Amino acid sequence: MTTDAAILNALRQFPGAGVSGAALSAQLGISRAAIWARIEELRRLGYEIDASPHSGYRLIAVPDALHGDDLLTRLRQPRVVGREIHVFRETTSTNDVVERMARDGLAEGVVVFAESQTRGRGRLSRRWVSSAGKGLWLSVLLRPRLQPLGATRITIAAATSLVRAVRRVVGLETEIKWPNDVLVRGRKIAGILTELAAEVDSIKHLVLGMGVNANQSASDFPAELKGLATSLRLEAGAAVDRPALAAAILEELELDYSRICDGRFDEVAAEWEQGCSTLGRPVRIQVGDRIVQGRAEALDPEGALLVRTHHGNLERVLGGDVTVLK
Ligand code: BT5
Repeated sequence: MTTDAAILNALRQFPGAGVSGAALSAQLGISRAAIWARIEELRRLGYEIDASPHSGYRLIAVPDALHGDDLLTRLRQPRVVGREIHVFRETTSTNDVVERMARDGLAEGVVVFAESQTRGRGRLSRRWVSSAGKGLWLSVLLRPRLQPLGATRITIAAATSLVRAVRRVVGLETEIKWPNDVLVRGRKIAGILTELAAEVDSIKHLVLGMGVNANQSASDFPAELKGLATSLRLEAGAAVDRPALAAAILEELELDYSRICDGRFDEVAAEWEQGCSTLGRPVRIQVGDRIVQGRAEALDPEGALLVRTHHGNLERVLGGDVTVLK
């Protein structure tokens, strides 16, 4: 843990009472002057920290900005997801950054956020609109021991994690649209992009990208997304605490990833089926050049969607663009 993270951690533990400079100095093993210098730096980053001779340092408010150390202190002992967190002001795509880290041999669990992406992307190189400072644009490096086809399980886990995190922090119920969208009242608030490098029979590494619209107002979305996209702020009617939501997403993902690694994907799938608005509905799915049409029945153990076609056959679909038919 860095010094800044340790200071924020200590201040969070005593929100009302405050922590004296002497106590911080003893706890962290650095001088009171060094503590003071770090407090000044945190203030420069937008943290409102009160200092008084009586009560010591008190954390009054945190900025609406992502800060790696701050996020680290909010996580309860991450085993994998969020062991290391980087925040960039701007990047092309967080998936690109994590892909490079993966090739450099970094351990799984590293997370990269960017306040803005110049080339955020969705599936099939579609554009992902990533307004600066308004959303959560992040990617996680994972090295699951799965066959390449099992990567869909990770997308499924990301969706259930997002649903729980949004419920916990924002208090909103969301619906999952197979395979990679999270919606509120039929409009998209989050998308998931799972990219992988694999051998024939095993995944080498996987980059899990998630984009969550948090604090956009209607005018922040370009015309082509009107009616299709929405933000948590627009739906909840209040600004979203992005750092709190970011930490919750990582915690929930840690839970679902460990369920997958422990052979308990069925638990994730059961939860997903509950939250999914695609199941039980007539659907048309574009899979490359092919169209599969029928009723979405269930997930299979790999995370693929089972569709009952009009001929009565059960088709197994691993990915594609779903339109739910009326
Ligand atoms: C997705 O693709 O939904 C996956 C989006 C993943 C974005 C994250 S952000 C962090 C990481 N780094 C990246 O570069 N990407 C990931 P897809 O299902 O193909 O949907 C793309 C479509 O969603 C676009 O064609 C638009 O119609 C729509 N769209 C674009 N930006 C949006 C936004 N901000 N909110 C809602 N919909 C959007």
